[in-house]
Amino acid sequence: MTGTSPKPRLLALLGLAVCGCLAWGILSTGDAGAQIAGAAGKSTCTKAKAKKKKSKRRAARKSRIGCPGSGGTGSGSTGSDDTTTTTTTTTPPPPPPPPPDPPVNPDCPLAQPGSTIGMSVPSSCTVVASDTASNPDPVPFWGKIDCQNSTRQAQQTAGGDSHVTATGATQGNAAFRRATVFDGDNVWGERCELGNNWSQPTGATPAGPGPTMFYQEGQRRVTYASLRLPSSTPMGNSWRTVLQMKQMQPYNNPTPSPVLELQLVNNRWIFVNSWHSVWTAPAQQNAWTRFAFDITYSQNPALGSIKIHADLNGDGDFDDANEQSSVTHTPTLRAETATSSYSPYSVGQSIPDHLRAGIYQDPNYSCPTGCSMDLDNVQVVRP
Ligand SMILES: [Ca+2]
Ligand SMILES: [Ca+2]
Ligand SMILES: [Ca+2]
Repeated sequence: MTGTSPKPRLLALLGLAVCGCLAWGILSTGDAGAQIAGAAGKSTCTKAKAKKKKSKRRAARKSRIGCPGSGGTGSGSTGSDDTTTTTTTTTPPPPPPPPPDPPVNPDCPLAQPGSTIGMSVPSSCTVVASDTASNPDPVPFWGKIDCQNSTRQAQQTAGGDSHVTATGATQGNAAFRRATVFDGDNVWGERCELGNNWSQPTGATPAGPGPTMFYQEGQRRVTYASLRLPSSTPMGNSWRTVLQMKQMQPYNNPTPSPVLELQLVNNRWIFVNSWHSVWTAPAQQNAWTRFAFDITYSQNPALGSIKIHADLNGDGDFDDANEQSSVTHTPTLRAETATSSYSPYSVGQSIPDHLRAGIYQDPNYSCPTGCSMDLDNVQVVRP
């Protein structure tokens, strides 16, 4: 059932640090594009639509799916926004100033550069947001269901992840969320993801800012999340994106790749930064894997950093072989590249990332009865 693409793609993916262009062809995550559109006025929409068509052709050529991305993002994630955004005709007002970063508690380890974290963090750290799937409705936490229809995602009330939350407390429920795609689904690609990729109060439905806009310039955040590929879904060797921290629309930067994404390919987890693989580890099917993504968000590679923790053997710690990556210094936010009526950013300003998760994959995966990813126990922590 799986996908098509042959192994070479994975190899290329893994090696992609070597050649971005290679990665382009391979990782499909995304698409280029035009999301831009959404925001703007009518003429901009037209322009954006043209861009979308262009990017669709390009995508077809590469035999990936594309999400037209708005502005770029790759893995499409964004794409879905486009669908909603084109309905708007008003020009967005100047952006509100970003919310002030709350004062840092120096006792939280995250306040100290280079500090390490574990399966949970001390109470001196602050949990910004948490989703243990206790609410059947994902929208209050995630903001939007980017699936063919709302029934493609559902809360399951038994069989959820059993790891503790970021605070060390038990979740208090056995629920989790399942996101499913069927062949023929097209939400800017074969996608069912949770997350509202829109930062502005006008220009899209639902309005932004999406509640998962967690990541801004200069901030260190740890994102905990538990993921599972259910036994009903083939592992496969083509691209499949299961979580993203993606530059948030609207913006102009044309670089199509998602700045940060987690892929699940060929029995491997692969963390990918702008189509460059920064970490990989073996993945098990039908088992919950607990992740902690300890990331400093910055367009400046001297400040931006990525360290990944994964409880690969499910024993409740990040201390076993291959369960912690080294620290990679790299840009983890994109910078705006041009001004426009729809981008709230000035040239050079950092575009925030938003969290989204679910399943977004090569449509060549055969999923006549549905292919799914399970998601549970998500927390975002700050110092
Ligand atoms: Ca749960
Ligand atoms: Ca472990
Ligand atoms: Ca398919």
